[in-house]
Order: sequence, then C-alpha cells, then structure tokens
Amino acid sequence: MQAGQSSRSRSAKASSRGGLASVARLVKLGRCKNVLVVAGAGISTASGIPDFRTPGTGLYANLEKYNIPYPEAIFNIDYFSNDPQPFFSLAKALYPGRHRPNYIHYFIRMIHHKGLLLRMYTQNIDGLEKLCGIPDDKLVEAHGSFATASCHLCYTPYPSEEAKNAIMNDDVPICTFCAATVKPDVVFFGEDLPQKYFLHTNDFPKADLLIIMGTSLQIEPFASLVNTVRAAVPRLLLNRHAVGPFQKVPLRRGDYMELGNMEDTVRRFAEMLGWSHEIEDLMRSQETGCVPTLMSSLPAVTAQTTCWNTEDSEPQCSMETSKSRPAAPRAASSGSEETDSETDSKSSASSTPSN
Ligand code: CNA
Repeated sequence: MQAGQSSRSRSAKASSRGGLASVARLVKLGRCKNVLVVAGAGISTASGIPDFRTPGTGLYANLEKYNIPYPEAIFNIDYFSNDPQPFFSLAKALYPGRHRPNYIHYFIRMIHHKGLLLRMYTQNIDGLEKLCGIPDDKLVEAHGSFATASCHLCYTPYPSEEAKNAIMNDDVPICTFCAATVKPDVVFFGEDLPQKYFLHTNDFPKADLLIIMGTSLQIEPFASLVNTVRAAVPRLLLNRHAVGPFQKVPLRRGDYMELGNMEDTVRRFAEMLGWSHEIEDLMRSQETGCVPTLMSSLPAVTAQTTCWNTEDSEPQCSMETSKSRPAAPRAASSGSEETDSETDSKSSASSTPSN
C-alpha cells in the first residue's frame, strides 16, 4: 500500500513536471487558437474569497455561525424558501465590491488579449472575471452572479441595487408581483443554469486547448464539461490537487497537470509564454484606470439546466427537475444567470444529469 501510494505520487509528480512547459510550447507554436478556460473558486482565493471545500478555510468548514443543518443548505433553494437569512448573511460577505481580481484573472484576460480565448466558463459568482475586463461575450457565468436579482418563486426581475441595499441592511427584498422573497441571481442547488451555459455545445467541440483552474469538479453538470472536448485536445489542470479525470493514473495522453499554489503556477506559466510583463502592465492599467462596474444589469436568464453535487448520490436530479422556472417572467428578460444547488447539481432540461 505504501509502495502503491509512493508510486502514485511519483506518477502524479512526473505528469505534473513538464506539463506547463509542454502546453506553453504548443501555445507558442500557434497550435492553440481556441482556448477554453473552465474555472472555479480556487482562482479567487488569492483575492481573499474562500472557496467551498478547502479544509479549514473553505466556506463549508466555516458555516457554524449560520445555524444551518448541513453546509449545502445555505445554497439550497428549498431551504432558502423557508429561511433566507442564512444565505443573506453569507451574501453580505460575498457581494461584489470588496474584492479585486488577482494575477490569475488577469492571466485569463491576457489569453483573450492575445486573441486565443474561445470562452471562459466559470462557476464563480464573485464577478471578478468581468471586473478584470474579460468581455461579456467571452464569459459564461454558469452559476449566476450578484449582478441581477429576481423573485425566487416567480422570477420577476427586481432592481439589483435595491436587493443589495435591502440585504446589506438586514431587510428581506420582496417581490412586487407575488410577495415572495427576492434573491440575487446566483444559481442554487435545485435551480436551472442560465441559457448562456448552452454555448458549450458549440464551444467544446471547437476547442484546441482546455485549461481547468481551481475547481474540485464536484458540481454537475458543469464538471462533466471537461469530458466533452475532442479526445486529442490537450487538457491542463492547474489546482492544488488532482480532481475529476486527472485522478486517474496514468493520465490520459494529452492531459497535463501542475499542482500547487495556483498563483505561483500561473506566474510560471506566464513567464514561459513570455507574457509576464504584459500582464503586469495590464494589471496596473486596469487597477488604476476606469474599471467596469460589476452591478451593470445583466440580462436575466432562462434556465433549463439544474445543478447537482457529485458527492451526493441521486436525490438532487429529481429535486432539480421538479423546479423548473415558469417561462413567462424569465423569457421576458435576456441574459445569463446561474445558481448552485445543494445537491451540487445544476441540470438542463435537454441534457440528462450524470451521476
Ligand atoms: P471548491 O469545491 O471549493 O473547489 C476549489 C478547488 O480549488 C479545490 O480543489 C482547491 O484545492 C482549489 N484551490 C483553492 N485555492 C487554491 C489555490 N490557491 N491554488 C490552487 N488550488 C486552489 O469550488 P468549486 O469552484 O469547484 O465549486 C463550485 C462552486 C463553488 C460554485 O458553484 C461556486 O458558486 C462556488 N463558490 C464560488 C466562489 C467565488 O465566486 N469566488 C467562492 C466559493 C464558492
């Protein structure tokens, strides 16, 4: 067992070593012109925002003060319906405005600047991708954001600034149409994913490089996206530890991973690509110049996909499908929103949730 473990870690190290350089070489050779980035909370920990699952510092390890029966309840739409206070308390800390994009966000922006970014798919709800200047048409916020708000029952849009003010003042924003509780359009477990998420059906077959950053790949259907690029397409995982298909030893041919602190890794990657100075300049100009506002109104979303947690076995899928949004109010608005559900499942009506 001991021997097995050490050979496993040797394999992981070996596959990790040289992974960055191999991918940097492909980029420099001009072989990667349609790069997809799939990201999670780990790209924002360097901005001071805790992720979900890191032991000790992750949100799930620090929820005692919210007095909830289990960690994921805080993002469970049924739980919210009965008691919105735990989520609103957390939302006060998560609302955009207190955090700045970090080097990793600007690295992704640089991929776009070089004309190589096909799309970034993020699970994050912190709005830092937009804040660092990644344009809306290059970004899919698969689990929604705080930029818009709506009724959690009838989906009637609600002014996002008013929702924020209410939540910040410990008030409950109330729907003007049905009097149910309003929430920011962050996708909860049991809610649908935004329409924009479905861009993946065109994007992933087109990709020539997939970079996966800072996610535990635990929430479906998002996690399975990484399996939908063509078999020959290189996939690079940047994370603290191996996740999803990268846990399999040996790795698939064309899979690379670089494990460790991501900001350090990304700085090394940028160095290999010869992008370091440009990124520093970009950061300086963006942070001192005019920054796009986070609370600009994003179009509301029509959701057809629900999310679920791969750690949970089955219950989420049915939970999700039972909660489709009423068509009328959502259809009236355009845009993209997303939520997380406790089951960690966000599903699409057209796609079968995998478990
Ligand atoms: P997660 O399950 O917490 O996984 C994060 C991953 O990132 C883990 O594998 C960590 O080991 C890794 N990681 C964290 N910090 C670093 C670091 N500095 N260097 C290298 N690796 C690191 O979070 P996921 O994103 O996978 O889960 C999806 C959820 C999290 C989404 O629905 C989000 O809405 C939700 N979330 C978002 C934010 C945010 O917007 N910043 C924060 C917390 C949770």
